[in-house]
Amino acid sequence: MKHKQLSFVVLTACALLPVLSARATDQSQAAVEPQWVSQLIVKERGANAAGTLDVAAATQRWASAAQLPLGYKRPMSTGAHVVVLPKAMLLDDALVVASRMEASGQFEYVSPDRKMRPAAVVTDPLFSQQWNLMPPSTSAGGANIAGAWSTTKGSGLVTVGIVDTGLIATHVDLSGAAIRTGYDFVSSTAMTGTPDPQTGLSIPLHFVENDPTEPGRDPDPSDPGNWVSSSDAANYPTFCGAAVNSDWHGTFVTGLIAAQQNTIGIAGIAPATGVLMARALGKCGGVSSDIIDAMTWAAGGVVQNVPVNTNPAKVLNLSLGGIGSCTSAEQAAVNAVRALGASVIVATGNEAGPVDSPANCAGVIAVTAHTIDGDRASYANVGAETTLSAPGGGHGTVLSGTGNLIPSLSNSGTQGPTTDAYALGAGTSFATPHVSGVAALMLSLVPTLTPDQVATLLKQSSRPFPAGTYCAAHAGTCGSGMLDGVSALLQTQGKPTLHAATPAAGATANAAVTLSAVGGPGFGNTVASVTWTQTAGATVAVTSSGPDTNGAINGVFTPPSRGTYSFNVTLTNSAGTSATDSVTLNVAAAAPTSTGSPSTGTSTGTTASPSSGSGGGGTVSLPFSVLLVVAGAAAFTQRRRDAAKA
Ligand SMILES: [Ca+2]
Ligand SMILES: [Ca+2]
Repeated sequence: MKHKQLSFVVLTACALLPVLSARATDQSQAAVEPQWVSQLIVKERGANAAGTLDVAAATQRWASAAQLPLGYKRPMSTGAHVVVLPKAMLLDDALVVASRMEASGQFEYVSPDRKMRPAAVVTDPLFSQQWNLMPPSTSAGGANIAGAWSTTKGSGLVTVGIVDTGLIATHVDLSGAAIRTGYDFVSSTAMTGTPDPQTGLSIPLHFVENDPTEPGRDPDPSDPGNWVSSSDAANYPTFCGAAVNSDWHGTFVTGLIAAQQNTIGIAGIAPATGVLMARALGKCGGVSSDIIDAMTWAAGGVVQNVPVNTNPAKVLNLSLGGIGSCTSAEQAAVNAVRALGASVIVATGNEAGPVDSPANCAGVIAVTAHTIDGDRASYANVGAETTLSAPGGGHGTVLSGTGNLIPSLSNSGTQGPTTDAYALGAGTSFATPHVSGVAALMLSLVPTLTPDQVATLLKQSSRPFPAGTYCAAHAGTCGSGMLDGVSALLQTQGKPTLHAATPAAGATANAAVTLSAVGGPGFGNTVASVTWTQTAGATVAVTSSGPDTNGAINGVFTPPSRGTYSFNVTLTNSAGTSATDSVTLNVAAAAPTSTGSPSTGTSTGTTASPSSGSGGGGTVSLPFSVLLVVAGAAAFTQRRRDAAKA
C-alpha cells in the first residue's frame, strides 16, 4: 500500500507539469505507467470562442450526458471548455465517459484532459519524497513548485543571499549550481565578554566562529560545523543550551533552493538561480550585529573592511531569529536592504508562540510553516505579522498527521564536515527557503519587481488553508494562505489566479454563510470584477467583497433551506482574463439542532485525488547509505534564542 502510494506521488508530480511541452519520447513512459485524468475538454456543436455560455445550464447538460456530476472550470481559446470529473480516474475510464458523452450527439468532441510530461522529466531519486514541492492534488500542503519549472527554473541574473551557518559548496548536489562569492561575517568577539549567568564563565574569543584557520571575518563562507560539546554546554548553558552535533543548517537551506536537477538526491526549487552564503551563525548561534552586516553586504550595501558584493541579492533568506520584538537596529537594517531592492524573507520561529524577530519587523515577508496536510506545524510561530505559510514538515497543530519531514542536503560529520549526506528536517527555517526560491523564480521572470510587489504577488497567489486546520479557523494569524509556486508565476506574468476555500462544516439553513477565496489580478493589472455564479441549490444572492491586499475574497449568502449549494467564483482582471474556481457547501436543516453534514469543495487547481491519504514518504528510508534526521524545530529554537540575545 505504501509503495503504491509512493508510485502515485511520483507519477502525479511529474505529470502535472503543463501540457504541450511533451515530446514523442514521453509516450513510452506514458504506456507503462497508469495515467490519471481529472478533467475533460468539452466542445459542444456550434460553440465558438466568442459565444457566451450559461455555465450552470451547460454544466447540467454535460453532466447529464456524462451520467456523472461535473464541475465547470474554465473556457478555452478554442470554444471548448474544461470540466472537472467528480474524482480522478484512469485514462481508460475517462475515455469511456468521453465516448458516452459523444454518443449523445450534442458534442463536437469530448477528450480527457491528459496530464503530459515535460521533455525534461525530474529524475532526482528523492524527488518522490519532496511532497513540499508537489501540487495540492498530491499533497494538500504542497507548494506546487514542480509545475512551475516548465516556466522557469530561475535566472543566474537573480541572486538569493542566504544568511546562515555557512555552506558546504562541494556537496555533489550543488555541482553546477550558480554559487556566487560569499563571505564569513562571524566576528571573533561574537558573544564574548559577558559571563554566563548560570556559571560565571565567559565565552572565549573565536568560540562562535569556530574556524581557527580563518579567524574573524574572512572571504570563506564555508561551514566548519557548529557542534556544541558537552563541556561547552556545561560551561555556557545560558548561551548554548544542550550539547548537539553540527546540523549543517546553511547547506540544508541552500540545497532547498539550489540543489541541481541531476539524477542525484533532491531537486532544488530554483536551480538556475544564483545563491550566495553570508555566514553569520556559528556555535551556539550568532549575534544581530553580525547578521545585520551580513544582510547589508548581501544586498549590495557597504560594510567596513569587506569588499563590496558584486552579485547583490534581490532576495535575502533569513532562516533565523530570536524571541522578542523587532529592535531599532534590525528595523533599520531591513529598511536599508529593502531600499536596495531586496525582499527580506524571514522565518517566524519554532516556539509554537508569537512571531520572532526579525520576522516581526515591518516590511519583511514573514513565513510560518505547515505540514503535508496543510495544517499549522506544531512548532510554528504565528501572529498578525505573518505574511504567508510554506511547507515546514512535522506534525500539525490540529491534524497530527503523518509528520512527513522535508528532505535536503546535509553532511555526515557530527563536528567538522566529512562526507555528503541528505537529511530530513522540520522547521520554519525550512519553510522560508520555499518562499525565497519562488521569489527568485518570480524575479527571474520580472527582474524589476519591488519587495512590496513580490510580497503582494506571493500573498494574492497563495491557496486557502484546508478546512479543519488551525489556520483556516484562525483567519489573520497565519498570513494570506499557503505558498503556491505555479500561481505565483502566473500572477507575475500578469494573469489572475483564484483559489476557493473549502467551507467549514456546520452550515444551517437561514443562517448567513461566508464563502472565501484567495485571488488577485496578476502583476500590472487591477481587478475588474469578482462574481459568484450559483450552479446548484435553492436560488440565493451572494454579496461579494475583496480581494484585499492579502487576496482575501468573501461571498456571503443565506441559504433558505437545507441542501447542496454550489457556486463558481470568477475573478476577471483589467486585461479581460479570468480565473475561476468552484465551491460546494452542504447545508443542514435549521432545526431541530443537528450538525451539518461534511462539506466538500473543488478547487480548479486541486482536482480530486485518487488517494485519500497523501504521501507516507517520511517513514520510508531514503536510498542513501548516510541519512541524518535534522531535529530542526528543537535544535534551532536554541540558536534562535541566542541569535537575538546579543
Ligand atoms: Ca572566519
Ligand atoms: Ca539533485
